[in-house]
Amino acid sequence: MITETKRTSEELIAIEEKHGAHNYHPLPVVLSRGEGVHVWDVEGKIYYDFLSAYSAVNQGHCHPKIVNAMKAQAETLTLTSRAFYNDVLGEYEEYVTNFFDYDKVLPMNTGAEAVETAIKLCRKWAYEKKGIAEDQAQIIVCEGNFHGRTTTIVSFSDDDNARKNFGPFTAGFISIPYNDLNALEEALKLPNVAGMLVEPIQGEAGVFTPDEDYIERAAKMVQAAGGLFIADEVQSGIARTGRLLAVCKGCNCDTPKCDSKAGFKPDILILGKALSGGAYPVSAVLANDDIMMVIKPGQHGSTFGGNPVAAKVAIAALEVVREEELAKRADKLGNIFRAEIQKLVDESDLLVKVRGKGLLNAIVINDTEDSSTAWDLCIKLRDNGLLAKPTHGNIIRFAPPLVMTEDQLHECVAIIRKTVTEFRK
Ligand code: IF1
Repeated sequence: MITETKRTSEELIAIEEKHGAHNYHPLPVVLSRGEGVHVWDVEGKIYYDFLSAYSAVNQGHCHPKIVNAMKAQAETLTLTSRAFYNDVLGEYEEYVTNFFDYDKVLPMNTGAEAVETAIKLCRKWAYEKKGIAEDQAQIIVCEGNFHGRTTTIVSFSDDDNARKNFGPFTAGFISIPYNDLNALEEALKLPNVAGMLVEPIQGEAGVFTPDEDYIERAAKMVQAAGGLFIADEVQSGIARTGRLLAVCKGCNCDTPKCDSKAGFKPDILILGKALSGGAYPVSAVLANDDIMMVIKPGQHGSTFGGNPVAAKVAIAALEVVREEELAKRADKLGNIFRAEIQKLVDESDLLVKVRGKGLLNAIVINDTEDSSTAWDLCIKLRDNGLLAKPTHGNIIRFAPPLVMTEDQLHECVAIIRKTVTEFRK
C-alpha cells in the first residue's frame, strides 16, 4: 500500500540534495502550484513569480487554454515519431510559419537543440549554397553569449563555469565583443564566414541591452557580406520584450507581416521557452526555403520534435499571445516598471541601475560580481512574497509573466521597494 505523506520544504530540498545531481543551486523555496502570475510553496505561501521559468511562462502559469489543448491532445495521440505523418503537425507548421512569416519550420524540443539545428543549417547552407570549402565554415558569435549547454554550444561560450573541463570543443566560431559594429566589420573580412548567431538582448550576461540600432545594423552587415543572420530569440522572443520578437522595431502589434519590420528579418529565427507557455518543451527553427531546403530526409531530426502534444500546445500558446495582446502589455508594464524602479535607484545607495526592455529587466546592485548581495536580496524578496533569481553576484533579473495587471505590478514594485529600503548588507 502506498501511504501519502506530505513532505515539508526542508525535506524536499534534502532529498533533491541527496538524490539529484548538483548541477543547480536553487533559491530555497519549494513550489507546488502555479496560476497566472502566482506560485505557491508546499506550505501554502503565495508568491509573485518574477522569473517565469526563465521567460518560458510568458502566458502565465497553467494558462487554461494551453492546459486544455494539452489535455485534449494527450488523451488522443501523444507521439508517432516522424516515421509517420500525424494529423496535427501540418496544422502547426502552417500556423507557426504564418505567425512569424517564414516559409518553413523545423520543430525541436529544447532551446539548445534549436540552436544546434540553426548551426547545422547555417553550415550546410554555407557549403552547398555559398561554396565555402567543407569543414571551413566560421560562425560569428558574441562575447557574453548564452545559447544553451551542449558540447558545441559551450565551445563558443566564454563563461568558464559553463566550459571548464568539458572539452575538446567544436571548432568554427569567431567570438567578438557584443554591441560592437567595428568588431563585426573586422570579423566579416575574415575568410569563410557563414553567418552570425546572436541574442537580441543578452539574458545571462545580465539582461545586457545593446544600442537601439545594433541588431538591425549587424544583420544588414552580415547579409551584405553574404552570410546568414541567426537570431536566438529563445529568451527574448514571444512578446517578452514588448514586441512579438525583440528584433521587431517600431510598433508592438502581434502581426508578423507588419511593415515596421520591413527591411530586416533574421535569415534564421530560433524560438523556444514561451513557444509552449512553459507547458511542454517546444522549440523551433524558422527559415525560408532557400535555406531550410538544404536539409534532406535523414540529415537531422528528433524523436519528440513536432509531436502532436507539442504542436497543439504551441498553437494554443501563440493564440494566447495574440488574443491577450501580450506584446502590448509587456511594453506598457515594462515602461511603468523601469520608471518606478528608476525612482528607487535614484533614492537608494544599494542600486546602481535598472535596464531592459518590455518585461525583461534587471537591476544592477552596488557591489562586486563575486559578492552575495544579489542572492541575499533575493532571499529577502522571497520572504516578502516575490521570487527572482540573481544572475551574477550583483545583478537580479526581473521577468514576471506578461499576463500581469497594472495593479499587480504596482504591488510588486511596493514589495521590491520595501525589500530594498529595509536591506542591510
Ligand atoms: C539553464 C540564462 C535564462 C537562452 C537562449 C538558448 C537557450 C537559453 C538565449 C537554451 C536558455 C536558460 C537555460 C537555463 C538558464 C537560462 C537563462 F540564465 F542562462 F541566461 F533564461 F536567462 N538560447 N536559457 O537563454 O534553451 O536548452 O535551456 O531550452 O538552467 O541552463 P534550453
